[in-house]
Amino acid sequence: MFRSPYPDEVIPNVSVYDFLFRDLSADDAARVALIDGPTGDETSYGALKAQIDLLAGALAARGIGIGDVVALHSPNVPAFATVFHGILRSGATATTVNALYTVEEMARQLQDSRATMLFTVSPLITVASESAAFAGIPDERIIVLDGLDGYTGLRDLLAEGAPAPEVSFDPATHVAVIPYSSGTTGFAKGVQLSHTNLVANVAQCAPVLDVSDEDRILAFLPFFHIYGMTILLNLALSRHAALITLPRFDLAQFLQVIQDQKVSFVFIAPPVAVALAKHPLVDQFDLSSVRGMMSGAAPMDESLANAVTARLGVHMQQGYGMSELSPVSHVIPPDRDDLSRGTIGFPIANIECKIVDVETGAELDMPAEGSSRPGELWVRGPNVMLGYLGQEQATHETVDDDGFLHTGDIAQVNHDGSFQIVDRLKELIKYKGYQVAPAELEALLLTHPEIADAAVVAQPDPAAGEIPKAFVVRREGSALTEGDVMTFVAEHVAPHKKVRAVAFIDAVPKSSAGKILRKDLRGR
Ligand code: AYL
Repeated sequence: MFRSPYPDEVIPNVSVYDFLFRDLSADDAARVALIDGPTGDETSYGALKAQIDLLAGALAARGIGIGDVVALHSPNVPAFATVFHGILRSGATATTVNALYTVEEMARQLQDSRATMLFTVSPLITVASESAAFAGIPDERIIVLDGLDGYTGLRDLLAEGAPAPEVSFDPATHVAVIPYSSGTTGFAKGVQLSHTNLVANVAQCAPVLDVSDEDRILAFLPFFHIYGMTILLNLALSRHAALITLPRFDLAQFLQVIQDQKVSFVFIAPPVAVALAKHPLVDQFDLSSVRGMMSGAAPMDESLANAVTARLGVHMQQGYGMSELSPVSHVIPPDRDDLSRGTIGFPIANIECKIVDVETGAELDMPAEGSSRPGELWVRGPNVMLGYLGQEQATHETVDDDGFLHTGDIAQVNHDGSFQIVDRLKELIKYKGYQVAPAELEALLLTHPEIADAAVVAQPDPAAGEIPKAFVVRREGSALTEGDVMTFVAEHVAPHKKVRAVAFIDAVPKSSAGKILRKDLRGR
């Protein structure tokens, strides 16, 4: 077993709201918490806290609190922070929905999470209201953040002036959020994270993420995904930094905002590093305010990280984790410029982990030199999820009786104690850091009348990391083309899940138990 090289951090036994906002000093209340990137509008910490209290009051006045699930469906705008923390403050549970989801995808999440209220933005109202109808959420329970005729706006709720409720729950067992992840197999499942899980992961990062109230942090990674949720909405706010929100990634705007807002810290996923290393636009902006960068959510190529560092003069930290870990478990510390950027650094505070030989089940040790053999990475700590919502079997297959979460990632440990992800055991595909669950695309493909069988695997891609590739068995007599298959999938899923390569085969290779032999297909 490997332990974190850092001393244990004390994990406060409090709610997310109490951790972040309860004891806000007058000085901190005056600081800027959020800046709307496109307009420059600012919200102070004091104003944010007041809005969170008012929103919790308005929810309580509608009978929403402990036991209720509220969906939040919005790109990154400052009001996201108000609504996210307002839901948690009321005692309710937030489920965050990808802003690019189709009606089918969103309705599935609303139904599975049993959401009874929904916050959205006016440009997304069509998808939101159709999904809500499927899930039985009435129009009065749809709140539009920026306001829209016929709907209650966020401003209307805050204007009610309702006092924040007194709620009491056990932070260790009360579910704060339910983001969705497919984990090691199957469809997306609700990942139940407690208040303590979220508080812990912020506290655990203390020794390795050097973010302070002086920092100005670009927040374009979506808050609805666990990376943006924990690192931006929780960690950056806990340090009283300023978050500059951008609703989508556009390279020119991204660079312009870094220059204009004197951004000091940028959290990215690997595809953004590709642009930063190679795109000619980068030279046209003054990025000298940037002193820190972190990449996570998908493998970072060492030479790519080095190219970004050479161009911008800033070292890149790499973080590793998964939604089920709230999400961070390993990080390259800021003061270890000697470590290869191809590693994920060390286990963060309060983390124990193992590397387990997939064939024999034996635990692998740290070698005297070089790297260990590869094995599955298992992780234990206060950030391990409570379990999947309504999925006891999947929970037991993922978190063992000793509390270790089996990540489905293949790792090695190096002689200096750093870790490296070298492969993936699980079927998950990562397109630009976003999850694509092969099982979901396979089920969709099988609904096509001309498709007899299908399997989806990852194909390496220089820009996206991986793209979903479909191997399709056509029904006899079918003249289905590659384009037909791609168009069919694109009509039903969010853009990151689109099938971007197709091959027709005679039969999907399967084991005697009927499991798709993805490894056989990956090489083709
Ligand atoms: P999910 N290197 C290789 N693979 C990675 C890495 C990495 N640095 N980070 C995540 N993955 C893969 O739930 C891995 O397969 O969370 C893992 O099981 O969307 C899966 O992505 C989890 O996908 C940070 C910032 C962690 C972000 C995150 C993880 C958020 C992604 C630490 O500092």
